[in-house]
Amino acid sequence: MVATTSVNTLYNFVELDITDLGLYPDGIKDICERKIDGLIIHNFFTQNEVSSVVDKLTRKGAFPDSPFGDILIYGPALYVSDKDIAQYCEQAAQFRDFCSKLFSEGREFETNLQETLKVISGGRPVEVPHAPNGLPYTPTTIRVLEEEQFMGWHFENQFLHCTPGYQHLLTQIEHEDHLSYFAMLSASEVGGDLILYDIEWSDTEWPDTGNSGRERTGTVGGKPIPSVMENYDKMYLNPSPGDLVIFDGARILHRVSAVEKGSQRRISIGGFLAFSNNREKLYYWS
Ligand SMILES: O=C(O)CCC(=O)C(=O)O
Ligand SMILES: [Fe+2]
Repeated sequence: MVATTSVNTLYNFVELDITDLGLYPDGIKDICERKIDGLIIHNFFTQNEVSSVVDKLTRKGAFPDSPFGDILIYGPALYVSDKDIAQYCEQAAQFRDFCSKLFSEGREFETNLQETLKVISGGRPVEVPHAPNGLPYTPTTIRVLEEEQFMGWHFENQFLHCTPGYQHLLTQIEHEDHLSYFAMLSASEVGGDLILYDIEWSDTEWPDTGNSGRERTGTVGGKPIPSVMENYDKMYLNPSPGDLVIFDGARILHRVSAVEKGSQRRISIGGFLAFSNNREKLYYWS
């Protein structure tokens, strides 16, 4: 029996069931070192667990004065935080409470994430970082895309290297690579694909490192990224509810395409992963 499948079109993703994850005890390191580009892990959550969460996410429309515009995001995101992350940490505490109620019917999100990551962390402890004030970062955020909504192009490295909220985290983690993770809670029938492009962070130029990550001022070969990106090869991923995807989002240009009109909304829960200094721990945050 073949336990895992290698999805090798543009990038090399390994697709497997959560029960086979033990085959990749160094999965995170393998992605950081480009042995593979990502993992698609089926049955991270069961269909029952996913449904009970989605049934509770009934809010329509973004929160008032949201930094994410019209997009409904639950939980604070470090990439839109100020350099002083005290407020981000307060919001993280509130979101943790919300999240534990949300997942109360099945396994708790953070526990499931930690246990899963422990299998592929090379034996390292898996933890959320703590701010200088001693408070924890948020483990994750929930992203809802209604019909015609999308997530614009980006590299996670934009946030690491070009936004003020990441300054403390930069002292805690290895800078070479950090990864994206997300679990699908609800998939749209048409659209809402994760699209990866054949453009890497090292191919791009970032003229200033203040807020240019958020403002997306990057160029490739001197040309603005959005003016040329559609000429490059692409790879489409459309994970199913319950899947966990981990990939090299820091180095690979990606976006999420618009949810087509008439399709159900796309809901994902996710964040980022990186080794601590000297690779002693694996950190997750959002
Ligand atoms: O689907 C999501 O929640 C986020 C996609 C993405 O940009 C990422 O995982 O880095
Ligand atoms: Fe991303």
